[in-house]
Amino acid sequence: MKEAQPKAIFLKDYQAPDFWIERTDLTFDLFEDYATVSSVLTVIRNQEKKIANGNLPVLELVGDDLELLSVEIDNQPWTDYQEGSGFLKVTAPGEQFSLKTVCKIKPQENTSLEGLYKSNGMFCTQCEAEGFRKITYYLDRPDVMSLFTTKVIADKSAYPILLSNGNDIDRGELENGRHWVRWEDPFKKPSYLFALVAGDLQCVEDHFTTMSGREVTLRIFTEAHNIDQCDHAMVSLKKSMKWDEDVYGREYDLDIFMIVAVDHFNMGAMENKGLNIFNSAAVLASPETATDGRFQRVEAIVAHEYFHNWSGNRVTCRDWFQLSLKEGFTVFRDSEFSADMNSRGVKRIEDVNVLRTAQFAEDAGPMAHPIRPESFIEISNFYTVTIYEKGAEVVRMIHGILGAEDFRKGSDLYFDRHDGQAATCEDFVKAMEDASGRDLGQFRNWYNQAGTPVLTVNDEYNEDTHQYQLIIEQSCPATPGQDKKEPFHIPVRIGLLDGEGEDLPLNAEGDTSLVLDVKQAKEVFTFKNIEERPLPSILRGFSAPVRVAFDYSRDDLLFLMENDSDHFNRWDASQRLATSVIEEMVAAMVAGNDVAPDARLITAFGSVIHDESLDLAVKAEMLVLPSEASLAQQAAVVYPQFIHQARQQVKHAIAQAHQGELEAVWRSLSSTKPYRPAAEDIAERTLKNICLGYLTALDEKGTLALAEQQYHGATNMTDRFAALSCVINAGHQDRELMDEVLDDFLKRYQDDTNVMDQWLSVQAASPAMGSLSHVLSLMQHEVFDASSPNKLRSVLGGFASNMKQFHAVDGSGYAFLADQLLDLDKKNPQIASRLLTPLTRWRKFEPAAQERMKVQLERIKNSEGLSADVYEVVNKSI
Ligand code: B3K
Ligand code: ZN
Repeated sequence: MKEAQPKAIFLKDYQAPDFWIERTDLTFDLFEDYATVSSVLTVIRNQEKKIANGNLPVLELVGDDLELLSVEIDNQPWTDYQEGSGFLKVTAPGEQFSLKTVCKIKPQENTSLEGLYKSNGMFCTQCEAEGFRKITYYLDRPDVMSLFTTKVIADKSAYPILLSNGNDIDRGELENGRHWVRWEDPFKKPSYLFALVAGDLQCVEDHFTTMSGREVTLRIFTEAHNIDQCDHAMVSLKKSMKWDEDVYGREYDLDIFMIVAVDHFNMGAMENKGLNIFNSAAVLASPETATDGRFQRVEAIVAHEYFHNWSGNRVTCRDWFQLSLKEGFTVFRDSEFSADMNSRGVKRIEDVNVLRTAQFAEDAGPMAHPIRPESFIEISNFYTVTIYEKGAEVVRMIHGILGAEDFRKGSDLYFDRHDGQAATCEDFVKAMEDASGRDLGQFRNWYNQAGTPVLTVNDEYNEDTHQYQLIIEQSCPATPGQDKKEPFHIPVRIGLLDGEGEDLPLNAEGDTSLVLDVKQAKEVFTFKNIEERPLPSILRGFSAPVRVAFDYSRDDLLFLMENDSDHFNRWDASQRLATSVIEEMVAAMVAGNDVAPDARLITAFGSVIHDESLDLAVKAEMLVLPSEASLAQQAAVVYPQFIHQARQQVKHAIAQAHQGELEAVWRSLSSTKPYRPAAEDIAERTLKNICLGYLTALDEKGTLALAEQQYHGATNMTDRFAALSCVINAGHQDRELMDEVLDDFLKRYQDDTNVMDQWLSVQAASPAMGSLSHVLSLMQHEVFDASSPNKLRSVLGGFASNMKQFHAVDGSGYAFLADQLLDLDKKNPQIASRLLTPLTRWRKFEPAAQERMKVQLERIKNSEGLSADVYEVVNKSI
């Protein structure tokens, strides 16, 4: 018999639970081949729910893969229960009682990395969203908030460190070399915030004095060999704590804050109360082992998880449909933090790049969903760029509409009103409205409707009346289950440039940049006393997550690139120009022709290199061509091979035209000064390495020598890895040199698993090297570990991003990915489901590629025993 198909659950069906759990007292006895979990729950009926016919409801707990050893109620053995697949139904003896269950679990065999599992010999947990049910029977839902105590018992020599949430209140020794520690968390929390760690770990310790003068102990735990890579995370943590006090008035609430680094982890990190667990790649960093990108990622993720202490933990989510309540808000918070700590301009560009590349693609694909979804089959599939990044953009728009001061009043009200509660997105918007007096009625459509709105903008200038009009029409493409959309409230920041490139005053007050509140399907905005026909700069700072269609000529874009006072739009003009040139070349290739890149683009990039007035960080961003993924996202039909080819040609043409200047900049920025992850230094390294990227795109042996020189002379990982990557991706393929630097890199860093991830991914993603056979050999390499999500992401994710090799015309790349997924789905469904994403985008591709992708999707869909994760994605995709 076929197993029952996974079912969708709906937001509209939400009901409060029949019971609350006031206290949760847990005891973990950890052994090498199993663990027992004893759970004592103080259960009380939810008095707000009426009892039908005078019968008490049955207490229905959920559990996964548990072996139930015993059940007691009020300290007496209890037999009036029913255990079934995924549930334990207990007949309640009264309005309030204590329920004790003892379960046996096998953390050593848990490959899903959800619940309690082992990573490099240590025990650790991941409970969000529904992992706690793999630990014990429970009301595993975020609106059930409980006070937890946790006693952890284990062998003392193998697991000297025993951690859980809150404060360590008691400890002791047992016979047989075992020991125990009891932890108590004074704050109520849902089960998804529970955490436990047991291992042989070392820690670095520091302190933070909060705004009210309380001393908090900060500890970061890792395996001994990584202990010297924790300083940056510690500095980032202290900065985050201070920033949250300064900007949001939020103070940390426990006496201790701990971070533990683990190698096997499904995502970046987890905000468990007082005991954050991190993917080691998101916490460890030293100049020798981490690139600038990793330094910044560590800072951002440490901040993100710390900020969750308020936006997520003190105020949590009522149900998982509200996920963006904590994630969107917290991403907005960490993004502003990073902007304050580093270059605000660059941070905005990076965020928008992610949004436009990954989120717009999701919004245009089969898994499109609003930031508050209406239904899901498997919640793990909804930790998406839509919930996180678009969710953050929605909060950013509220911030823009209210202004910083009222937004702060709104967040204060939200935290005060809902402290200790499980809240909804509606509660958040309401607090913002109540505190500011602004009406966010229509704005709520951002929470209900999926899809990326398109603003089609036309303009008219009347030379007689000196009036200029912007005619803005909004529309939003249909998305699954939502054919028709109501108009959004879209804040559109604009400016108007005169013929000299100066901003024109837009109103009587003389403002040169204004936000237009676009609310209807079509609106006309009129500007008076405009002496000449201006050029509009639309959606400055990317004031809303929308696409703008305005008929800019290439000369208009060149003008904006040089003159726009809004640096974001200046960058955006460079990207639009490059995209339009590459698209033109791809179209020619499709028609069987060849076309050289528009010379204006090549000249414009040259001007950027020369422009002394540009901030180095912005200059670097402007010199980066749109990524292949972003070009694919914007293309009406994706021709992967041509996109790759056309982009390479443009890169080559820029390098050829400006070789001398590029080399001069590279030389002027090459330095051996001590590494600092500071914004100015990062900008210098980024620009230098972009120049090296251009130079090595030339099909000349000569420029490779520069990369080789930088590789060997590098004093930090940023420069060394950039040089390695240039050698691998160079226009002149020098196999010998490639092997030599790859071997050297392997020898230097083989003991650092996170560096090895980069070694793997640079090869898998390389058009020259990442052939299927090479990818298969990487998976046989001793540094590869099939149970590590980081390794799988590096190799399979790297390969799937490889336009040339993954999309090989014989379909072998697609078949390989499908094979890997089907195998992985039995072990780690979350990662399998994630890796499926590239195939779900099949509708965007040229017809022959579509067919080849579809064959593999059908094969996956028809496979027996799919996880709910993969089942949902594959069935929605085809
Ligand atoms: N809240 C966690 C994500 C959990 C994902 C579970 N599948 C990390 C974060 O967003 O901070
Ligand atoms: Zn988060």
